[in-house]
Amino acid sequence: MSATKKFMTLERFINEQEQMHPSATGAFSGLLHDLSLAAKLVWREVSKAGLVNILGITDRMNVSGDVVKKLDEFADETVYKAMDHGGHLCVMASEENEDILHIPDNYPTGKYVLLYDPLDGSSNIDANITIGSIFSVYRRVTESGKGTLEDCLQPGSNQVAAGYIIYGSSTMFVYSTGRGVHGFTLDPSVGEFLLSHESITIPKKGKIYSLNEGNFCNWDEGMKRYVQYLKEQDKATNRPYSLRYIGTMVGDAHRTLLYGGIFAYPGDKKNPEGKLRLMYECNPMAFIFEQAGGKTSNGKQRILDVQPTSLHQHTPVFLGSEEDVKLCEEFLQGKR
Ligand code: P6P
Repeated sequence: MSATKKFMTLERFINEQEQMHPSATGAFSGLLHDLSLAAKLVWREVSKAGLVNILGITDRMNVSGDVVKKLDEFADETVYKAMDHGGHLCVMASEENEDILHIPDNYPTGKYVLLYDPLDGSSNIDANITIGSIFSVYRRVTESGKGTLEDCLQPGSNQVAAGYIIYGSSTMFVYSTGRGVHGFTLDPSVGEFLLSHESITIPKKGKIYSLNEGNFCNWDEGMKRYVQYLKEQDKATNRPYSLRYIGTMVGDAHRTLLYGGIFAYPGDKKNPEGKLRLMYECNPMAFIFEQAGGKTSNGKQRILDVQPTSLHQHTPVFLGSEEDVKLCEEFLQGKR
């Protein structure tokens, strides 16, 4: 028999991980199982988006001022409805909703908190470019009853799980519960996520940089000098780097995680805090990258150490290979 990868479904993997924790009640596993179902329900619509004419612009604007497309709304409602009755959560918060999302009164509440970006990169939907969903799980900090804003506004270092679903050439569920990063590829013929990338580890150094150079003129000097440095010819330091940018964080981050290098959305003169959201995009991705041996920063400190003050606050973000993010910080802090 040829050596083949073990046939491991996401469901079995979650259950086997739970067995490593004798005190586990099964609530955390139940939450992850529910998230896996939500991912399949969103995938089902995303995969036929161009066929059932659910594309198009609604008149609804989300709190960040982006025009919300119908698929955004569907994904947002789908995740909420898949997660609201499992009894594992005391509160949720979505990038598409200004306020926290309570668990309906007729459903039981649990000890976890879910924050999610239901459909990241939605401006790319009509062009059939990779999009994704992102999630973060925390333990509640309040004692009991309905979850509160305090339960949602925790530093990323408090996450007990984080991950994303990438709807690309294939659909993958990538997540970590603090024991490494693992990727599962959806086999549509059986409707199962199968283990395809066990223990993902990011290279210590890459040669790809991923950012929107269209903002170059608004960057501060250190950022400009860093990107210029990456473009100079120097074989000894593997330069010039290549630029790869999809314009969907999940896609650009996933490629950076697997191939190495750096993904960045810096602050600039127009938006000092950058464009990406701390709670819904940067904290979950930072958890994943650090679990894979990478490094994260807001230019000054570790993303996961930032104490949030509002649900939809933005942050400059630098994610990637340890050596690449370290070098970028040296330029940003005027040390190079
Ligand atoms: P820009 C998508 O709209 C998003 O929120 C992220 O997924 C992505 O990384 C970023 O914005 C792209 O922004 O300004 O380069 O188009």
